Amino acid sequence: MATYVIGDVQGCYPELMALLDAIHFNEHTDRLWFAGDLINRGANSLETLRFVANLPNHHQSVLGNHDLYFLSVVLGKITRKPSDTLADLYQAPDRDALIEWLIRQPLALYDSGYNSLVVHAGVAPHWTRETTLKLAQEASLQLQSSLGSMLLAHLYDETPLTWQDTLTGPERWRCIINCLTRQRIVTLNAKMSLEFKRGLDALPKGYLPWYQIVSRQTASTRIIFGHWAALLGDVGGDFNVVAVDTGCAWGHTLTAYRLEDAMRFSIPSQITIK
Ligand SMILES: [Mn+2]
Repeated sequence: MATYVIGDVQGCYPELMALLDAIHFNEHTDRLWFAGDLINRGANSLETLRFVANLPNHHQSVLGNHDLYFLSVVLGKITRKPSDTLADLYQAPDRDALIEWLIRQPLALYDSGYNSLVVHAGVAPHWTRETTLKLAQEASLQLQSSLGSMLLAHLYDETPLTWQDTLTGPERWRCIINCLTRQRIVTLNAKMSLEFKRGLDALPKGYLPWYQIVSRQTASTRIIFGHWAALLGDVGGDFNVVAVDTGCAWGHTLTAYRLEDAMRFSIPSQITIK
């Protein structure tokens, strides 16, 4: 049995099938953990979500910001962005079952044997591994509760941008979710930017990638994350983190990372970006 962490598929279904062929994936003996953003931007979100949701239960995805966007439209009733590529998903006959599966996916996954944590975007510097898992679980339970729709309706209020243990209620859960699913860079005081998307050569003054904060309490745990396509899998040094979003939806590659031996497998995107 092998565990593969697969980077942001974003509706790139043919590439996902090609990648699973390349790793000789066996759905009974292997385990897939997706780093989130299964859907949106690419052309085949419905096929992608349907495929992953119908795998046996030991395959899971962490939630990414695009997955949460879809849930915010269908459950939180936020206005749909005209630029999303989810039209067939909104209309799908099995939509409700797919929503039900998606909202039950966690915000963090952890393998104790390989001391490896999977999140979509990042963690707050002062969270330990145990705190990260506890807070992820707390926010997931809120999303799945009767308050979930209200929380999804207000995910884009964005504040607070800095985690504090004293946060309570919707602000607390929103901050947990934004840390785990949207951040790329933070100040030395751990204030997140939710806007910056560019590469390491374009960091704004006063900001560092979340994983480069020296005091980060998760430094001894291998963290595998997606979300930051501009890195193209290169985190710029030895930080005990692995970037698996290699920009398939942007015309680059789709990547799987094998926990057991740290091997990477990549398939070229079939998308041509003009
Ligand atoms: Mn993302």
